[in-house]
Amino acid sequence: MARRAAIEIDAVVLRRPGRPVGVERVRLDPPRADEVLVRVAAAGVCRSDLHLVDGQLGEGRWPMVLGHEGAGVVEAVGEHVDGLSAGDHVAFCFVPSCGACRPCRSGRPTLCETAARNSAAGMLMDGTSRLRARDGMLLQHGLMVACFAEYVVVPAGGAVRVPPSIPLWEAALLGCGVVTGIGAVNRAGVRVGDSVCVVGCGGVGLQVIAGARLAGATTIVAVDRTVEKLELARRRGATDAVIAAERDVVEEVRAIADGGVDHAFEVVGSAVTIRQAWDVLRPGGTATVVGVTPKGVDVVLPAIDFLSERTITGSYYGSTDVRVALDQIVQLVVSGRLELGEVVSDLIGLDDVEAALERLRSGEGARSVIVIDEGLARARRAVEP
Ligand code: PAD
Ligand code: ZN
Repeated sequence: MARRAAIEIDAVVLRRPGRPVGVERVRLDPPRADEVLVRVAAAGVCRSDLHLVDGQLGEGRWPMVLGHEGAGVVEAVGEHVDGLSAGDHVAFCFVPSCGACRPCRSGRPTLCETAARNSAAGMLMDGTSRLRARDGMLLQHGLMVACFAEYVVVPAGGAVRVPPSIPLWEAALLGCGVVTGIGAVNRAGVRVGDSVCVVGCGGVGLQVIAGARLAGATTIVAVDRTVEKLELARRRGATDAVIAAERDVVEEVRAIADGGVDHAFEVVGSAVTIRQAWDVLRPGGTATVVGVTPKGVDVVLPAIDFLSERTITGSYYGSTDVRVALDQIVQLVVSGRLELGEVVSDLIGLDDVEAALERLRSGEGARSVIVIDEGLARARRAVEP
């Protein structure tokens, strides 16, 4: 049964771009039909949150409770919710597909039109919000999740059950970084023996590398601006590393990969790195853009290159049925073939989100995970010395 009363919770609110984000007491209404109330254990800070905070994804996306990558424990379910009950451990999924629109019916649920429309408006699947500031102002749900908060109300399709054996501070990474990174590798069709280049080895790029290793790629060239990320990249399966400072990245990657790679993944979000992902391809190769660029950015490609039958495409949220993909990924985790926690550089509190965003801006550290409930998350926040 749904809880009847609204609750007051701590949540990280983006009031408007250009201002630091901060924790506020906000009101969360109970779940309606087809929705669930989840107590949040932990949440990852992704560069897509930074894009929202910096106002790069368009006008009108504030005030908003931030956060789209996280995990927690179901507290209550609304009417008509099957398959989830109080006490279940869940990871959040930020595209709960409607199942009825054309992309959903044609097997492309991450392109769900209903989810895209409501997510851009900061609303849940029925077009409304459960969140209000203390002054009564309506707050948007960040990417339909809003998990930089003690509790969330999400559509039932936005909460995917995970086994309690996976600590929730690690499970928090599943619903964005992991499913996006590994899904992009599947979408690209990386095969045993392929060569791969990953430009950008942050929270998501490190998952692309893990996916490429699992798919059997034999050459995996990691490109990043920082040595720290390249070390992590090697730990996750990169065979070669190229530092992106002042050197000709394209030439170096092509030299390592015997003329060019079969697959390149752009996991930064800039025109320059998208162009690099194109330029490192061998004839017939495919570049997959995962990075989100600010609205209005164009990419220029030499048209003569199309004669060499190269392909460039994008991958949104793993281009897959996220529920099925998460089941498969969980098997990899449980069997010890996919490590989750090693990409986490900082365990922080809700008060530290602005500092974590600043680390993403400067390229410092890898994933920051907000430990919202230490007991549930099975992790302790690092205490500042
Ligand atoms: P991140 O900041 O953790 O990682 C970006 C990495 O790129 C960092 O390690 C940087 O050092 C590195 N970098 C920056 N500039 C360069 C450069 N010129 N050359 C090489 N490396 C560079 O971000 P993230 O991993 O959380 O997210 C990466 C992108 O993916 C970002 O744009 C985010 O919005 C996007 C994303 N897309 C989806 C999707 O569905 N397509 C999902 C989640 C995130
Ligand atoms: Zn994300």
